[in-house]
Amino acid sequence: MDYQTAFAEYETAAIQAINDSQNPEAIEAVRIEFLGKKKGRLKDLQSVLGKVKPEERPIVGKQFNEIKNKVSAALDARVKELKKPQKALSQIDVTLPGTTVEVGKVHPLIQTIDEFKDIMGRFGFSVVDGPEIEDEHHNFKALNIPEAHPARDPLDNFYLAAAETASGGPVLLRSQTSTVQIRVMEKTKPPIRIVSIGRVYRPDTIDATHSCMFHQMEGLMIGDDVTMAQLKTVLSMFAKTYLGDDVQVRFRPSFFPFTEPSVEVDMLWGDDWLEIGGAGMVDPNVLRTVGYDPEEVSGFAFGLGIERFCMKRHEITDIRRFYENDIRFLKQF
Ligand code: FA5
Repeated sequence: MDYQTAFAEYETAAIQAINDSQNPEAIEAVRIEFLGKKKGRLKDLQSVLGKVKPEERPIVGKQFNEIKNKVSAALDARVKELKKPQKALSQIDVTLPGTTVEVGKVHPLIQTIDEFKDIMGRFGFSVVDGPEIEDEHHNFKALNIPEAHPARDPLDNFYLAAAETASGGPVLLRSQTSTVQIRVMEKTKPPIRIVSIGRVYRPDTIDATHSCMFHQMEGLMIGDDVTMAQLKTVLSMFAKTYLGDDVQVRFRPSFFPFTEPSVEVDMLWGDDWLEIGGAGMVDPNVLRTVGYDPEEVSGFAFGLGIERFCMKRHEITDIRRFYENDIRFLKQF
């Protein structure tokens, strides 16, 4: 047999025997057989080596060493592997009942938010985000709420006592998502069609339909010739898409400093109307503040309460249920 065939046969047989060994005794037997110094397969190989021509010896000797090292490394690795504690299949009682795995659910408010984004996306509105911690400029001034306006009253807002903006003004938790209208208009040229969804904070007295933290969806559409009729169409279509064709929505004249004219949007709930949002045509003062020309562009904006829509869809009668983390309640959606 030539030395190359002998080397190959040795290597194949050794690796096979190493992989087949299932316990320390077996692997020790393999070590003696393939790497033993006194007798065994390594010795046989050495005798093959003795028969090669003297000029070939350095190359063949190198190959011999490489194969020996390779087999030795594979053997060491297998010894290590066999030492690892292994749980035998027989130790697992397959007749025991399995552990019940409870699959979590997406919170109903998050489900609502996802659906709102989806519906408004189909209407051509893209989604933007804005900060929950705001400065006075975005929460009030740019929304046409001057310094002496009662909406700025510390008792009506959550100011962060120790924090200030870089320019020194106070910082507060935003009281409405309308702040994002300003942030978007400051950075973007018309046309604009966006919605922004997030948390807002007000020290309102908590009851079945009010919380001090809740979610709003702000909408803003700015263009050459945006009308109040379009605003009413978008809001009616939105309410019908989310709540079904039989939902009854009404628009009631109202006042917001940042829209003119302004409306409040209600939906029929039982025998009563429940307010679901505020809306209107963006006030020319607001357009000017962000650098737009009110003679050239117009727009509408709206802010809807997410919780109240979700309550209507699922007939939830108390807003507080959303925040209690009662798994029995949350599991139902
Ligand atoms: C506003 O917040 C205006 N920013 C809406 C707006 C946007 C007007 C753009 C014009 C243009 P309002 O305070 O009415 O409006 O709140 C809007 C909606 O948020 C309400 O209709 C209601 O659905 C919800 N909401 C208000 N206060 C609470 C509260 N304490 N708990 C739960 N939901 C509330």
